[in-house]
Amino acid sequence: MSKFSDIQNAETCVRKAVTEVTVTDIHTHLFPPAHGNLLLWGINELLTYHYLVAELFTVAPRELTYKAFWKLPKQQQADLVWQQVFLKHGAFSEAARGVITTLNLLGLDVGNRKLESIRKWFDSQSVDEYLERVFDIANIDYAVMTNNPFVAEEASHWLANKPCPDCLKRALRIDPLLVDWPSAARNMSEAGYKINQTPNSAGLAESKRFLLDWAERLKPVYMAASLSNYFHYPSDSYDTDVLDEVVLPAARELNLPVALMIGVRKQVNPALGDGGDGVGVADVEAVQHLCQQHSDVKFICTMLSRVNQHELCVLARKFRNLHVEGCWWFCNNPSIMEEMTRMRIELLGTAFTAQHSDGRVLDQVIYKWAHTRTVLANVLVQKYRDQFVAGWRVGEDEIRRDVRALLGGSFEQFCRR
Ligand code: HDL
Ligand code: ZN
Repeated sequence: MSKFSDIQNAETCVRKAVTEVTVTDIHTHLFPPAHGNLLLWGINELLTYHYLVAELFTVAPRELTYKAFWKLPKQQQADLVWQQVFLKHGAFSEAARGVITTLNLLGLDVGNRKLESIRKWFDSQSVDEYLERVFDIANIDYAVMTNNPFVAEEASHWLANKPCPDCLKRALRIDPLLVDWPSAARNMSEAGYKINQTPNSAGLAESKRFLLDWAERLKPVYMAASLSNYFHYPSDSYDTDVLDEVVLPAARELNLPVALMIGVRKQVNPALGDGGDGVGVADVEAVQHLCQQHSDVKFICTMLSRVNQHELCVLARKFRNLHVEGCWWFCNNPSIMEEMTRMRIELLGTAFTAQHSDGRVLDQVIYKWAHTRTVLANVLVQKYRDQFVAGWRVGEDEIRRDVRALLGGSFEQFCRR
């Protein structure tokens, strides 16, 4: 295929490619529609996203207590967020702007600021068709969910063999095993596995059986855990035993990557619920040790603190069993995403995944990807310009190859390796 000899044409092609290339969303909190209320969608869920609930309390009058807020029906919680955050203060934050982008791309009129008509529109949607529509607008081929078999309600849907559309793939979420053994043990015991309150060797073997059984049931793309900023490996804590005896052997046996999301400072303000977690600088050496000591296991990693990004990126250059992905949660803001993506391209080329949506509410994937595509296009235009100045000429096929690599292609290649 021919190469662009004119940088302007190359840039137009880059912007078009970033807009058009299909995305694979490798980390979300979506569920199959058949799993009922677990799949969140619609205007009330959008407005009560935990990012926005946290923002509400940065501006709400003192009289609004956390307790009073949580007692309200969801629609009234949503009304409060709309009034206090959007109408009184504007849609500046990434989460607030995201609601506006989403509604706009769905073709709704946000200009008149009337929630009632927006609510009416959502009430007339049927979830299966709406899921297809959202994936169409966001241009996603499939999204990877977060499937936690330690949560009884989630497990019951899989045990009942409810249908799951092809556009939703599974990730086997295993946090309780690593961060809360007593609750994991309770869950596994209730499911008929012989587990003790302390992770002894029989219990570890039995919990590996639990994982293998769930992997068989879910056919996951990877196993995953979110870990605090205090996570170390190896360490004297039981999580090292669980990794060594359960998770890593299972990953080896199943040839499944282990995805680690590291750096949450858990429940800094529990009154905020899911919005109460903070961020802490984590120990990147823990990931280094995992990659060094288990070169036959593939690790996918994202870190929450901006401070950790450079060190993690350098580490990914050293280990072919490490894949860096996404600008997670507090890093999913245009300014931070731009600097992270720029740095990652400079250190890793396209051998990483630029973003995941982390969508908790179905509709959110629309804005998460629209905003990501804008940032990515700006970064890539600059990077192709730099290559052009250096004397390298690219063609449309190469540009599309690179964009796809950053939006899911590299991830799939890493999983296949
Ligand atoms: O653990 C995770 O997967 C996180 O993404 C949390 O669910 C968090 O609450 C979140 O939604 N962040 O975006
Ligand atoms: Zn998440």
